[in-house]
Amino acid sequence: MKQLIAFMALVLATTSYAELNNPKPNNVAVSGAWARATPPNAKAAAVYFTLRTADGDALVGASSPAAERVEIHETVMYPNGMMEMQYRETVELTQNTVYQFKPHSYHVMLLGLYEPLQAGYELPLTLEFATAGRKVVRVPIQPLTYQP
Ligand SMILES: [Cu+2]
Repeated sequence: MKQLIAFMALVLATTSYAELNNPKPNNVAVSGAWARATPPNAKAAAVYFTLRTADGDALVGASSPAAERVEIHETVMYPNGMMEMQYRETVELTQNTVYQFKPHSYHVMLLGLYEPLQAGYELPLTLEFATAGRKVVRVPIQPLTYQP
């Protein structure tokens, strides 16, 4: 038992030494990305995903070769039931909090689509974070009728 405790202490000491000298890169996890297929001639599409960071960060931008421009949006519902998409320059991500970008909420908007999004294909999306930098995500395109 004494040996085990000594070993554990050594492991803990080694870990903290390693962390001090080589800080962990800010770990942004992007999961569950998806977009809905678009009808022909559609010029815009929304992309959804889940974000989580261990140390806190901020989503500050996005881009994709599939569209002229990509913006961060939040859909806001007014008391009269009207919904509006609003541009957001940045989304702050608090540590260890799950952020779901989903319909009627935060999303990333592709504007000026070069081609309609076709179900069964994937779309490359680059998300840019204040600390973690750029992260490329493969976004599966779901059928037009898909509900998450
Ligand atoms: Cu939007």
